[in-house]
Amino acid sequence: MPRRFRRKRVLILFFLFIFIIYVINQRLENSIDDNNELPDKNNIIYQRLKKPIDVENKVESSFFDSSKHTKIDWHDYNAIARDNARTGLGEGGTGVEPSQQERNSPQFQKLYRENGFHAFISDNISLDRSAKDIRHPDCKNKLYLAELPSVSIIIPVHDEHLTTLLRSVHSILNRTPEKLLKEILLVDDASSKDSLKSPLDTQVANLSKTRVVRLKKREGLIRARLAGAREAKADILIFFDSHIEVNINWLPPLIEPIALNYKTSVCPFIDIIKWETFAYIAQDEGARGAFDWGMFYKRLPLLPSSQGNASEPFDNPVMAGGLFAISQKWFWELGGYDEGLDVWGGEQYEMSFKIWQCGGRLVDAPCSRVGHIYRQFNPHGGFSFGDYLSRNHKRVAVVWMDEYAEYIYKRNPQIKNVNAGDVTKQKALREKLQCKSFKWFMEKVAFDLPEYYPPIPLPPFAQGEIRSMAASLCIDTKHGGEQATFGLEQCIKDQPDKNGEQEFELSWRQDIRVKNRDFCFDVPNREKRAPVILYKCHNMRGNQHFVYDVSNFHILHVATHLCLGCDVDSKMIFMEECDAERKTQKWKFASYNQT
Ligand code: UD2
Ligand code: MN
Repeated sequence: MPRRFRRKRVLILFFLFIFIIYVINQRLENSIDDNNELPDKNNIIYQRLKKPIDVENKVESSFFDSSKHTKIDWHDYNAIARDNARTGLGEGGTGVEPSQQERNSPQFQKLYRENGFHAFISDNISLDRSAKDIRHPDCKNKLYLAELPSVSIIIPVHDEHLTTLLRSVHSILNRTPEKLLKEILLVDDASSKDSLKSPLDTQVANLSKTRVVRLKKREGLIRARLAGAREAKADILIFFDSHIEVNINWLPPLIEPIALNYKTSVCPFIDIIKWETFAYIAQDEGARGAFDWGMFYKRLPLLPSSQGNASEPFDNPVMAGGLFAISQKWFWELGGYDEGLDVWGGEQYEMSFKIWQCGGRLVDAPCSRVGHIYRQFNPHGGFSFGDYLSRNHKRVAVVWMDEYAEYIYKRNPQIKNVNAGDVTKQKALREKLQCKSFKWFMEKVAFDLPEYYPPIPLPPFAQGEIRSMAASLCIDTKHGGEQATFGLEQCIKDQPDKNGEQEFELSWRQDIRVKNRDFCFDVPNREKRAPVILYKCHNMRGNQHFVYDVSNFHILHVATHLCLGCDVDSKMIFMEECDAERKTQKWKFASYNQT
């Protein structure tokens, strides 16, 4: 064969070889894409685990020094991987059910009495248990400023259970970027429990970055926090309770708004660590904080502007109190807390009102989540301080609430009569900072609060029995508990010796309440013939929102646009498509208010 041809053949073979390699490669890639077992291509976490943090972004604002506005992914993927590898009791925020034998043990019951939660369960769960990442999916892709200030975490402690306190500190140490955490200050408010006192000196004080500040006598959580703040060295103060667990990447979203504006104070979403089992669950999908005129902390639904922005901070009129971040500078400009507040309570209002009225802003950061054990009861006493709660509320009302204080006094004369002590210092501060009026706060910040919690209680729209117009039968909730379903019964009015529960109120809140019980009609889903159940009234309308359509005698569920219907034979009630012709959808209350 001539040389020329041989060279040509080699060349052809070579290109053929390249082509075959290309085809095989293509097929392999396609088969990877087709393989359902592999993580989704859009699964950012998976991609980032393979390819750690290289995502950088510039904020499109020339207002700030742009060098300071590089944003990065703050997730600690090593810590997440470590968490995911853990197995055992309570891991991943799962709950632990005590056995009957454990429940009956004297130790189990003693720990409950001392704490108001099942501390026995806490002792069986690792101090380093892994978190349950229940953040909105958008939070997993959020970037935050690369340069963030460091934080001092301040935790008041009075006779807390050791393992829950330790788990709070461990969770912080495990899930907080090392360079941002300056210190954890545990302020011991004169604890008397031996099971806590000596470990505080040894075990706790030896934890990294953790320091114990001792108070000589019981001061209450407010002055304890102040004592901690005076010791704190970082630019940002974070206040926590001593029975919390921080969740994944909790810190950057909590402090970025402060880095952008030192007068912004930020609360995390507070999740629930169930007192019975230590299961970690969400409280809800977020809400704004508020109060009623008896000075109880309440929540308002999110505003429509939050829809579609599930990972963005939103304005919050009132903080829950226990968990928030604020810059040192702003905290002290506001005079810290009022030192006259004793033991527990009221300080959440003082801090929220003054942040807003004196020119700051309070926001909730949905991507920052911290779990908290809500106790069943207050185990700390503090009774030697007298009626400290009324006194605290009076101080806040007198200093910050102007003419609106009258509503508080009307609702609770005890607050009116109590002696609040000297508030000259607080009033002088309000004067000096030229803080705005409470009217301004009510009109601009908590503008829809009176809609949910009117200063003067309003009468219900309708009340008494709810009688079907298709038969002489009435709705009867039969003293059922949470989640109970119910239906129709003979009306008590027609047969007075009959047992049952047939008195209701279509309240001004637009929910249907069982008279004298805090239970409401609730439509949990919109399936065909959706059931109506009893649920604790949440005052936020939503799935408890009903109106009465006078022209059709309909009881209309607002969120689903369904009407209350019934089946006379089976005596069942349910929600169904509204139909003005159908008699089984027509209802009458015993009486109506004309206003
Ligand atoms: C809520 C707040 C709490 C505080 C309180 C009103 C949340 C999650 N918790 O009640 O932080 O704002 O409302 O004041 O929002 N403590 C002391 N000395 C005392 C009493 C308590 O140091 O005399 C400590 C206690 O150990 C705990 C913290 O203060 O770490 C808060 O007390 P709590 O857990 O009993 O309050 P909580 O969650 O019912
Ligand atoms: Mn607490």
